Amino acid sequence: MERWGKRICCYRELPSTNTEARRLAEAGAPEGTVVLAAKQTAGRGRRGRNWTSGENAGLWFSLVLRPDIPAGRSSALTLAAALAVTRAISRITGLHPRIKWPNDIVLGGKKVCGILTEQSAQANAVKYIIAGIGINVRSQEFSKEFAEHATSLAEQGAEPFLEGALLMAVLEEFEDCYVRYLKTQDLELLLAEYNGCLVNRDRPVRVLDPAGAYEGIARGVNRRGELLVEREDGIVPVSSGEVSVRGIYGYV
Ligand code: BT5
Repeated sequence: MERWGKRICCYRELPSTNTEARRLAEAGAPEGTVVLAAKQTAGRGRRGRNWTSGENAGLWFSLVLRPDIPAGRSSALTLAAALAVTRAISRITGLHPRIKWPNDIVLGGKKVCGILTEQSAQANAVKYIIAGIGINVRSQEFSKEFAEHATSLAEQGAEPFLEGALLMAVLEEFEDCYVRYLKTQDLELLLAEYNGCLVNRDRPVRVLDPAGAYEGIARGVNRRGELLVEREDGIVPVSSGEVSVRGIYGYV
């Protein structure tokens, strides 16, 4: 690995590895810096949601990225990260996770990993991106609202593995996905593989758009990472910043 794993900052406890990685990035930490915590006291999901991150219950870590790309190109990077985690989990545990667009990794129809990418941009160019990854390794107490949608690798019958090996596998796979992403600054070289892992593909979905919810059939993503939803009036590209997508018959 050229970029990742040279500098891994490990903490027993942090409010959020994304927040710490951001602080380090602001202070000039180079691309490839990894921030890992055994426990997060204020783990974050997207749009202010919480991420439950109990002590040693999972891998909670963030990567500092400094891609030379325009700010508008970064959202597909979350999808590249999801693909890297999916590959790493199957390589190390023998399980076969799928991706719920854009950034959830699911096993047995439940969420086993979430990804939060946050960017800092200046004059429309990316200064740095923090890619935060949370993988549930063991069971932990989840709050009632999402307990039925959450799972862990152990609960899904993963073969015994070293957590360090899973972390290194994610970093290796991410290196590969990141290099491919940078070549075209989009998902072109990862598209077929991503769509092959997409659990929503050809399923009915409800798009929770702030301008009004609608339903359609998810047909896969395009190279910008938008979900293509087929409606009666045609195919709509849905971008992940604005909306959530739910299965009509349950979480996926
Ligand atoms: C995510 O948000 O899925 C992004 C989660 C990113 C977590 C990592 S851990 C390392 C780094 N540091 C951080 O502070 N964050 C990142 P979203 O799609 O908004 O999903 C959040 C929702 O998932 C919550 O509202 C709950 O319903 C559910 N949830 C919370 N904790 C969970 C868990 N451990 N496993 C499965 N689902 C969970």
